Amino acid sequence: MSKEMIRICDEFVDIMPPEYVDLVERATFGKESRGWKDIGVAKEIIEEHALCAGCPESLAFRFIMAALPNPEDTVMVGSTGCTSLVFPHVAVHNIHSLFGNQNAVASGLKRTLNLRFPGRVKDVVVLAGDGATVDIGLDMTLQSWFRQEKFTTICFDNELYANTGGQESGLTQKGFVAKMAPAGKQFDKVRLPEIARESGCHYVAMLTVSRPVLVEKAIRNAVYVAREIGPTYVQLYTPCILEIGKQSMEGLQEMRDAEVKGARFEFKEFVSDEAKAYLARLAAEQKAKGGALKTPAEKEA
Ligand SMILES: Cc1ncc(C[n+]2csc(CCOP(=O)(O)OP(=O)(O)O)c2C)c(N)n1
Ligand code: SF4
Ligand SMILES: [Mg+2]
Repeated sequence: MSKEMIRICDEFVDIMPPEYVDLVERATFGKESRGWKDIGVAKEIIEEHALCAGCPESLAFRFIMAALPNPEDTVMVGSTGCTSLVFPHVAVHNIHSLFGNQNAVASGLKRTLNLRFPGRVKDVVVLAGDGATVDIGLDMTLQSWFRQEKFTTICFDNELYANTGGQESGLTQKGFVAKMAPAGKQFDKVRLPEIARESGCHYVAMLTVSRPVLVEKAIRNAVYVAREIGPTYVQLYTPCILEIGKQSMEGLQEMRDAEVKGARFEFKEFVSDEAKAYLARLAAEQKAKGGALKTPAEKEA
């Protein structure tokens, strides 16, 4: 949605529903300074969702929506799973693809958008669960990286198939017993960030969604680098509180515990030389305009 498309004609302002007026007056689309701090006041960032109360996927969704640098010209590609429950509430163009096909659909979409809108920036962002990204869709995920398709892949890693009641995925941690995987995981969590890096991704980050500033920076970097350089990958730990038996308010602590030094979601970031040069150029341009654009690692330092 663009703010240019939702102007209210002066004669109708007093009879328009307050929600609509609010959307026009407070929407952050089109503003360069938009970010996670707008959550709670900006209408177009999701207001409601159909996930379990307190599900960290909902938090992740909000941060991503707030972080998109160009939401009015972004198309998101989703896949079946708990992740897909939020898309109906999102005011960004989105496509629901067959489970596992998301990176193939995004590849065609990105190429078509380039042909249809030459000279205009159109961002494509895949958002899918670990089952869709690493198990059933792994072929499509990897092939899109090998082909150097210019879009971002975001994986909501809750370490199992949540939407179908708790089956094991490649990202389940060793030894974990899920409701529908009673034998327990027999081998280690697949190291998808490392695979992404070795498969040609130019920006890779793995983190939890406990720190919005970090999530925002990782998503922005991933989208910017995908626009100009090549494929990017962000893996976010969004624990399924239902499956691990936590209360709705306990997801945040679960993420904090999982990101401490040496734990499996300790912050990781890889930036290729080309991407580093590009981000440095962007940061210099931003600085000249008055605002700094830093990589998450720089921001944390
Ligand atoms: C082609 C196809 N295969 C299998 C399914 C069944 N299915 C629906 S959701 C799901 C698991 C989703 O797991 P994940 O991608 O990790 O997302 P989560 O629900 O954990 O967020 C499966 C196997 C399906 N809908 N379509
Ligand atoms: S089942 Fe798990 S992942 Fe799905 S909405 Fe509920 S808490 Fe979130
Ligand atoms: Mg999952």
